[in-house]
Amino acid sequence: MSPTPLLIGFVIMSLASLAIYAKGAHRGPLRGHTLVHAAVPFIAATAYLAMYLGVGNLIKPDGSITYVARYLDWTFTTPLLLAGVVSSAYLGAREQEGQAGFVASIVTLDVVMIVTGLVASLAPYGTIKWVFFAWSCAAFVGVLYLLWKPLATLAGQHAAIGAAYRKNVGFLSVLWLIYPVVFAVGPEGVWAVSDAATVWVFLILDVLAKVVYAFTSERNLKTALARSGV
Ligand code: RET
Repeated sequence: MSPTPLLIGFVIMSLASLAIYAKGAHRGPLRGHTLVHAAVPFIAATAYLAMYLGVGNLIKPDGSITYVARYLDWTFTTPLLLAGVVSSAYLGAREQEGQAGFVASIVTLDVVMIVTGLVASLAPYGTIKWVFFAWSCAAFVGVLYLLWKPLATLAGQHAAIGAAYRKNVGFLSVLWLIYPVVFAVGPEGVWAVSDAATVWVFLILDVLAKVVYAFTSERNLKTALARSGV
C-alpha cells in the first residue's frame, strides 16, 4: 500500500485542528464545541502519523492489515463527537439534568462498538469475525437510538435548536453508517475491495466526519442560537 494517503491524512488533520480552533466560537455556549472539534482532528493527525510511519500496522497471517492506530483514534474521537452532540441537544432542553448519564451511556455503547470492531478486524476469517462485527453493529444501533429518540426529543423542546440538531445528527448518521460498510467489503471483511482503496475511502470519511462536520454543525447551531436568542 502506498503511504501517500496516510501522509495526506496527517497534513489535513493537523491543519484542520488549527483551522477549527481559529475559526470557531471562543465565547458563549459554543466555546466547548470549538475545543472538542479542534481536539478531534488533532487526535486523528496523531493516528495518521503512526499509520504513515508504520507503527501499529499489524499484518495478520492471512496478509490483511489491521491499523491499530485507526481504532485508537476512533476510541477517543467518536466519544468526543458524541459528547458534543449530547451537549448540543441540551441547548434546546428545558431542564438540564441527565446530561452526564446520556454522555456516559452513549460513550459506553460507542466504545463497545469500536473495541468489538477491532476484535472483528483481528479475528481470522470465519464466523467469529462476523459475530463480533454483528455485536459492534448492535452497539451502533444503541448509539443511533439514543441520538434519534431521547436526545432528539430533548433538543426538540426548542424548535430552532431541534431543527439544527436533526440536521447535524442526520449528516453524522449517514457518514457513520458508511464505516461498517467499508469495513465489511474491505480486507478486514470479505476483501472484495483492496487495502489501498479502503485507506482512501476512510480518509475521505474521516475528513467529512471530523472536519466538515465540525464546521457545518457549528454553523447550524450558531444560526439556531442567533434566531432564538438563547
Ligand atoms: C466498525 C466495524 C464493525 C461494525 C461497525 C463499525 C463502526 C464504525 C464507526 C466508526 C466511526 C468513525 C468515525 C471516525 C471519525 O471521526 C468498527 C467499522 C458498526 C461508526 C466517525
